[in-house]
Amino acid sequence: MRCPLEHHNASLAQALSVLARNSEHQYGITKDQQYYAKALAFDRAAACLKSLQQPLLSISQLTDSCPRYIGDHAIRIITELLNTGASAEVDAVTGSDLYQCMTNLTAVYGVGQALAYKWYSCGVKSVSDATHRLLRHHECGEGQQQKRDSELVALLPMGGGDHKRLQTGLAFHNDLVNKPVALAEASYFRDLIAKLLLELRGPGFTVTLVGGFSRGKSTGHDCDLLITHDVEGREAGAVSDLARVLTAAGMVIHGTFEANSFSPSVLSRDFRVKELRSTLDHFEKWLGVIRLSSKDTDSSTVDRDVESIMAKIDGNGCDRQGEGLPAAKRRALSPNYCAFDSFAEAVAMAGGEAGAAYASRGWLARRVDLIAVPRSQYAYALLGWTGNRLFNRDLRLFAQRQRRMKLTSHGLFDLQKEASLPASSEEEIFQHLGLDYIPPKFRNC
Ligand code: DGT
Ligand code: MG
Repeated sequence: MRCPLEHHNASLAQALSVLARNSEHQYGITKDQQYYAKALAFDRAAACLKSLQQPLLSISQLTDSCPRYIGDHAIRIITELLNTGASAEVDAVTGSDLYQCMTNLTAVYGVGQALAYKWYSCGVKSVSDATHRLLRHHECGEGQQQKRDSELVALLPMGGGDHKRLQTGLAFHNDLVNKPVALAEASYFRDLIAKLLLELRGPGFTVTLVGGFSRGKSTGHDCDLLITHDVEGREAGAVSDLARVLTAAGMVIHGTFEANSFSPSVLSRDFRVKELRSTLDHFEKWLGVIRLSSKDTDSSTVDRDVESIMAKIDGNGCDRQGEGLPAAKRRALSPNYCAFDSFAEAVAMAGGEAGAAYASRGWLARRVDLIAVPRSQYAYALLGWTGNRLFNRDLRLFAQRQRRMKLTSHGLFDLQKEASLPASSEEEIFQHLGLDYIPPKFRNC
């Protein structure tokens, strides 16, 4: 199925997406697998609509072109929309308090379905309401336990690290959700990272902008960068060094580092079906929120900006011999970092509860993902990180069910031949799967 970004059935697909997201919320709340399956079915039906080369006029156009993909429920909704121009079920969902709250709250970086529902159950109606309540809660202070009523305590997620991520997501919500990352900004950041790697570790690195931008989107919710090196193994440590350098340059608001957890069993028959559902992989990666200045959309300033970043590092004795950061510097800086101590400080940094006007602050908070990939796994990582999510899920299911192969962002394992199938390009992966190549611009399922 080829799904371009711009297609002929936007309003029908949007209606099905509403039902898919609603089922996803229900799955998050109840953990009932039937909602997971429903969400998938509505997303698949929406993808069929996106793949049509003309506007849908009758339901048979759809059932003829994608017979296996359209379920009865989706057919009922589409038929109603075609006949009357509206769907009572879709209207009821979009008008419901639960759907609106869950949609708004799960858009916050660091807030999952379970926490969003917990907040909703406590009467939290909006992101600004959550921010306000958390600020009040924090103002109570550690020593005034008795003042914390149970409702406010319930607002807090479990675990310390998640807590800082959530605080970042709430404090900088206006930047992260209402001001999408533009292609020019993402390209600037890619060039900055490429130049920093050259300075820190010498030549041989490739930095690729992946995710929605590589599928032709002009804006995105984040900037996803895959980093690899011509020599297998030389990519190791690149992401943690970059995180340290960005931190030393004062660009990081919050960042978490995940070490490489790849083992050969990932590329073997020994895998769980659960892994097929998950997009998680085992690469070294850094998930951060950085400040990007308003002028940082012009790649011609990258050389100068890298010089100024390196000057800050050089003050601490970086040798620039292609070895990355010197050991002393590496020890002094952590790739896990948070620029604020309290939620109130984070909100102040953002310019107040509503977030300062962009112009007066001069920078925006931006979500960035840096992923270090060994050259031998690069084609598979590129396929996985290009997405989109539904495309990945269906390609992996196709590999498993139709080809008896296990596809992940690390490789492809043929379960019958008991062998992994190396690939140096995405085209080769499609060949292994016996499929025609689908360019990224048609992976917007
Ligand atoms: P955006 O940023 O709103 O334009 O949307 P995307 O499509 O760039 O989505 P994003 O940034 O969440 O993720 C990029 C793609 O990478 C997405 O299709 C799924 C995949 N992906 C996301 N997180 C992970 C992960 O942890 N591991 C793997 N293998 N893939 C991931
Ligand atoms: Mg993205």
